[in-house]
Amino acid sequence: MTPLDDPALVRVLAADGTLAPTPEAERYLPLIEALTDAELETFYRDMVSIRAFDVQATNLQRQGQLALWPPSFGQEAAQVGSARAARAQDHIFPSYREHVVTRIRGVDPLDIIRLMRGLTHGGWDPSDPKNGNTHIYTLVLGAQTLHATGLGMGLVFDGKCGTGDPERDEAVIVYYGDGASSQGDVHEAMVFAASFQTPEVFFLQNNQWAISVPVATQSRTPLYQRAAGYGIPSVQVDGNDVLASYAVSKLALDEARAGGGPRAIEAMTYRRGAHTTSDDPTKYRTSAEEESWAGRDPIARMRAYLEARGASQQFFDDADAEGRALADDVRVRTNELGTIPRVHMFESVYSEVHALVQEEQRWLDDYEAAMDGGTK
Ligand SMILES: Cc1ncc(C[n+]2csc(CCOP(=O)(O)OP(=O)(O)O)c2C)c(N)n1
Ligand SMILES: [Mg+2]
Repeated sequence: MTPLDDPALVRVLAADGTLAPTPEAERYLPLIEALTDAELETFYRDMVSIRAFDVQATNLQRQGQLALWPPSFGQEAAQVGSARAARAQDHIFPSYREHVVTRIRGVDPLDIIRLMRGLTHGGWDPSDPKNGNTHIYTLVLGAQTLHATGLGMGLVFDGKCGTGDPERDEAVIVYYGDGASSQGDVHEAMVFAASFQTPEVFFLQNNQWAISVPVATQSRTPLYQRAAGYGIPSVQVDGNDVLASYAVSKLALDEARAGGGPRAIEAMTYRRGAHTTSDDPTKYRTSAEEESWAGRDPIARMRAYLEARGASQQFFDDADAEGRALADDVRVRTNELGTIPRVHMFESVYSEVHALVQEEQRWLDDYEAAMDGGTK
């Protein structure tokens, strides 16, 4: 079975952008029909802008401006659909490539850049209202699922969900990957979420790879089916279909917020870029596979759908210009960032003097002295 032929899959738009709901998608159609033209266009603009940003950030890493970049190329629909389904009062726990999720919530993309440049350990302050309850990136695989369940338990204890007031009830959405799904943390988080009936959506982006390990190695069953073992209702969605991703996330979040307990979503997508800029995917996957997923690109799909609905060329040109403006702004501001005061690199690691940290500091001293004496 290929990843996209599970009969349970929810898909609304076929790869060519035509409206072709799968049987499992029927129940979600009212949610999609309720979307306005402006909302549909926003989904598209979100995806185009973040792709331009993502390409820019990848280039900045290649130019030596960033230590590392984890591209979101190809996963835009899963991320935009789910993020646009959340309400302002909801809490967001990203992994490390949910760039558009954080942007939709109000986080300045430059905060991600600062993180990947090594200027900050966290990136942004989740308690600052402008960041839309968005918690920081977590590179320790799966750890954020425990954080999300903990916050969800707090919402239950504080009576902040299931009161029947959708304007005030709160929910949590946590993002993780197919590789992270093998971590014990995720399973513990699901056990506690089910036990305490947290208002929580587990959003798994199955991008088919955990660095060089294919998803087939992670699980003998489709990943969404695991949730049943914990008593968590789950659904599998075509993650390259922004409408389907939006609809399943909206229903799951609404049900969780209203007191229905946790929900799990497996969004089938594809990491079209490298795992990070430190990775070379040509070493472990075929170009035929990459090409087959290029044919299911989320932006091309939504563009074809909007074109068929009559969106103008001007709209698409404006969306592209908006993406270019974001990328330009990020490039300019990145080039102005400068470097971190050295003291932060070593003094915030342990509360007490640590031999290894001292050794690393001496190494850097020697390196910089050599640079001064050599190239400068
Ligand atoms: C606990 C832990 N183990 C190992 C790693 C190293 N590591 C970083 S990303 C990654 C693969 C993650 O794959 P997946 O969860 O599918 O997410 P994706 O990168 O595909 O978005 C691994 C093994 C880590 N960061 N944390
Ligand atoms: Mg993965």
